[in-house]
Amino acid sequence: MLVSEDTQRTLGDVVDFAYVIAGSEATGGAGLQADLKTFQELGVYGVGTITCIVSFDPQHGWTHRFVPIEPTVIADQIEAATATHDLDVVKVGMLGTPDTIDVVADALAARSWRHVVLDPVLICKGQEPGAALDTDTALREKVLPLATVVTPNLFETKTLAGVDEITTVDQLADAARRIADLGPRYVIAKGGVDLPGDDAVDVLFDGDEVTVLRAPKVGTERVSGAGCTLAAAITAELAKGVVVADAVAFAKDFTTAAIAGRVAAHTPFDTVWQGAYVDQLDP
Ligand code: PXL
Repeated sequence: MLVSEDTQRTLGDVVDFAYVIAGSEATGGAGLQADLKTFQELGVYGVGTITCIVSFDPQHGWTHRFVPIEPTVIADQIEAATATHDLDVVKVGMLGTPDTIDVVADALAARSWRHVVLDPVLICKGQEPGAALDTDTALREKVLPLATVVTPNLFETKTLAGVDEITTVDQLADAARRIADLGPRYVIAKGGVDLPGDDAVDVLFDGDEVTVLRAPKVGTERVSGAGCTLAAAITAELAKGVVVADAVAFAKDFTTAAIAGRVAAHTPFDTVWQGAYVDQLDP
């Protein structure tokens, strides 16, 4: 059935747009798939650019098989997406190689953004350790300064802040302050299941004050897609015009529900379910 002119939406009208530049994760649990599901769940129109393809290998312990997308193809996708829609809030997920980082950093720098939310995915198993180090350095030097919001997990927080150990909330907050010195205005350092204690603690440093967000830990195992979903939910809320502190607080609730409502799979880990938040509101 054709949509009548009365109900047809026009560009930029009513719907807010959120953009993501990230890797595909073939099981559907993490990466671009998790990002776009989160955008849809939160009522924003999602647009995605693929940087690489990760296909877990069920025959070899679910290790990551990693294939980068040609830099020119990434540039083409960004051109198509940004020419089609007025995108001003973008999430950046897994990039994977220094060449990918170059092309994405150039594209980000070529236009102005209201927000660039960076989920600094540093290591993907299955990559050469040498290549991973180059990738970490390029991410830190070229993309981090363009980010307005960055969401490192505990490992990424230690790496980016250059500290060996974080076992307390105070240390997590200090590390967040150090990462803010590298460029981003807002740092959300995530303690997750790895920070000792009964709560999953995240700290938000806004360049001035530290806010501590807590939720009781849901189990002790990592759930795939949680980090992607948190950053995507922040991005969706920012796209709607919500201020950063409120976007982060909502994203934490949304992700905690997605972890609690997780989906079991044949992988040795479960994956988040973005539909759990509304299910919980209206069971
Ligand atoms: O959850 C981190 C992550 C992000 N992006 C892609 C991934 C993963 C983890 O597997 O594959 C594409």
